[in-house]
Amino acid sequence: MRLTEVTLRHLKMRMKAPFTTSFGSFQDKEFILLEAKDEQGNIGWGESVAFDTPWYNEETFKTNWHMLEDYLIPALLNKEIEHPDEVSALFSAYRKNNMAKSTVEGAVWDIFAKRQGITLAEALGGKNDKIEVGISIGIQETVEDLMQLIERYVSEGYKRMKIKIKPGWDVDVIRQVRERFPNIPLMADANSAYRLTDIDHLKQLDEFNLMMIEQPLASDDIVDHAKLQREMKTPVCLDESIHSLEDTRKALELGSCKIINIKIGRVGGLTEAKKIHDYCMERDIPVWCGGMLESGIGRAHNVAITTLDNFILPGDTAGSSRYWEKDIITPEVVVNDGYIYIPEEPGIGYKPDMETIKQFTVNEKRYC
Ligand code: OSB
Ligand code: MG
Repeated sequence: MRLTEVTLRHLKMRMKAPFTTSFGSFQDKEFILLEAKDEQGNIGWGESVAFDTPWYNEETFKTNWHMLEDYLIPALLNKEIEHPDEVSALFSAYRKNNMAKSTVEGAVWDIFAKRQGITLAEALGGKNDKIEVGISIGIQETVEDLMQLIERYVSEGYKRMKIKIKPGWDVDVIRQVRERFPNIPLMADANSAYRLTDIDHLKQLDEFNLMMIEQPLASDDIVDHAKLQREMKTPVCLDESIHSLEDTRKALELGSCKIINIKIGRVGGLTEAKKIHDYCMERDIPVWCGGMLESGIGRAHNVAITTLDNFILPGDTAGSSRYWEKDIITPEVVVNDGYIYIPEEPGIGYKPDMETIKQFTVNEKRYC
C-alpha cells in the first residue's frame, strides 16, 4: 500500500466543562485531524493528541503540524509499504515528536485494516469484543462538586474513578471520597505535581486502598519513582515518563512502577504501543489505555488497542458525551454499564461526520 494524499485539518472544539489538572485548566480543545488516502481510494483517519500548550509534554498541535507538513508526510507519501510497522523505520531519522508521528501512523493502521475488511482491533490482534471503561475526574472547586460527579459516574456504570490530585487537593479529598464510597475502584493522578521530598505526605495515601497512584513525580524521572515505589504500598503507575518500549524496560528494571498507562500518541503510535503491551504482558505488568480528551477519532484508536489481552485495568476511554455536545463521528462512542462494545465496521469502525468536522475546522491543507 502507499499513501497518495494526506489532508491536515486544524479543529477547535469546546468541551462541555473545563478540565483541571495540577497544571491548570482548559475548555477549548484545539487539535489536528489527519485524513489519508491510499492508491485504491481507501481512507484512514488519525488524530494528534498534542494540546495547544506544551504542559503535558513538549509537543503542541502547531509543532505537530510543522513535523507532519515538513518531515513526516513527505517521508511517507507515495512510499510503498506492506505493513504499518514499517512506518517507524521511515521516521527513524526524526527524533521524538511522538504525537506527530502517531497521528499519521494511526491513519496508516486504519487503512491497513480497511484494506483487509477487518476492524482495527482485529488488525492489532485484539480479541475482546467489549472493553471496560473508567473515567478521569479533574480537580473541582469543592469536594461536594467532586462527590456529585462521582455519584453520577458510578450510576452511569463507569468501572473505576480516577481523581486528579495536587498539593492541597489530595489526602483529605481522597479520605472523604473513601468515606463516602468505601468500595469503588479508585485511583489518583498527580500529573507530576510532587517531588521525592513529599514522600511522607504521599505515603498517607496508602491507607485508602487505591488501585494506583499515577505519575506522582517529575515527567522525566524514573529514578525517584523507583525510590518512592519501594516505600509505598500503593502501586505506582507511570504516564508522562514512558515514551517507548525502551523507557518501559528501564522503568520496570528499576522498579519505578507496577502498572503502565499506555497512550498511543505519547509512545509514537500503535506499533510501539503494542510492543509495550506485549512486553508488559510477558512480565505480568498490567497496562491500561490513557486518554487525552480526544475527539471520537482518537478515541476510536484507543478503543481498538484496548481489546488486547493485557489491557486488564479499565482505561480513560469515557464516552463521547462526557466531553462533547456533539462528537465528530457516527455513531458516537457510547458507554453501556461501564463497557464499550467494539464496532464491527472495518478499520476504526466509527464514521467521521464530515458536516460536523467542517463546522469545527479552522484551517485545512492537502498534500499529494
Ligand atoms: O494525565 O491522564 C492524564 C487529560 C489530559 C492530559 C493528561 C491526562 C488527562 C486525563 C483525562 O486524565 C483523560 C481523558 O478523559 O481523556
Ligand atoms: Mg495521567
